[in-house]
Amino acid sequence: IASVTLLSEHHSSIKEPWFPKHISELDVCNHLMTKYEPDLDMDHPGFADQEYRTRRKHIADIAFKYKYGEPIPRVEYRPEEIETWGAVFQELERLIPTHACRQYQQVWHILKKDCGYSPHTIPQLEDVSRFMKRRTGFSLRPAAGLLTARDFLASLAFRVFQCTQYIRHHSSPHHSPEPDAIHELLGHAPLLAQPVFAQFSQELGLASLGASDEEIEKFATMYWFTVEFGLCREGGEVRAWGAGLLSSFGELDHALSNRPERRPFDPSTTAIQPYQDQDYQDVYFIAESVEDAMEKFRQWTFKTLSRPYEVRYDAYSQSVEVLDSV
Ligand code: TIH
Ligand code: FE2
Repeated sequence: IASVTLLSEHHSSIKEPWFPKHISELDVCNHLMTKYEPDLDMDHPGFADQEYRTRRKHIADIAFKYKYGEPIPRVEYRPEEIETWGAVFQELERLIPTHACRQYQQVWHILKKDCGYSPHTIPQLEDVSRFMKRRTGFSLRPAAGLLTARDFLASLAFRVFQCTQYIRHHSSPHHSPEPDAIHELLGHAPLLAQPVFAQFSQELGLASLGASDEEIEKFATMYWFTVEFGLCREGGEVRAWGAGLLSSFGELDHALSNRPERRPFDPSTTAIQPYQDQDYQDVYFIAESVEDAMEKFRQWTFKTLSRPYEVRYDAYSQSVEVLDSV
């Protein structure tokens, strides 16, 4: 988004990046990062598969047309897509008891019981969104692919998760270089249905509103090493709480082996750690707990954030209030 808005006369010399004030304005926060589109990237597993690319276009169109307040259109998944889902589901299910954090395991059982999670059907975004909404107030809206960090993080401020709906190419079920519905539904959904994770995600989103490009980069990195690839301690063991790990049985195993480097989570160093999104990570950060990560994150944001105002989310009106700080 290129336009800028002047906040008030007091701030007339400061140009703040525009950000959504009401949840419906997320309709314009859907800018895609084009770098890993199967149409454009020769390394994408679906690049040479014309049928896959057509399918992706069809599902992406749902997201392009979607407007706030509408139910998320259902997708009739094909046998090949369900097979990929089922394969990942079953591999992950073997690892969950030893690799996933406690909070994930708890919701996992509920999702199977109440939300239709099984190896034989891909849950519909609309149904999962309703489930999450009842648990934490988080809802889903369809996204056509990987969004810019600014748009993606802004939606979290409203407890909205921008969610892809297509399925990864069947040739690499163990790991996908980009988000897909398997990643969202098996990785993110269980955690967004847990109050502490929901809170942490929203705070990250709120902190990002109106931030400079440089700060957005730090928040995106922070998001990467916590919500996506975070590890945490649990009774003397290390467990995964990152969605990118919990949706990739290849990487989940890798992250908890002694192959990668593992460092304690510390916002000031974590936020500037370089990362790539094409293959397994070679460094992970271990938080003492999600609560502890959130507390450290708060203190760090308080110290480092440059914006001259505060923001607060009002759940009644589903809008963000801007408070001039004195
Ligand atoms: N690598 C994850 C998976 O295979 O499920 C998906 C992604 C997470 C973050 C970026 S891409
Ligand atoms: Fe993700």
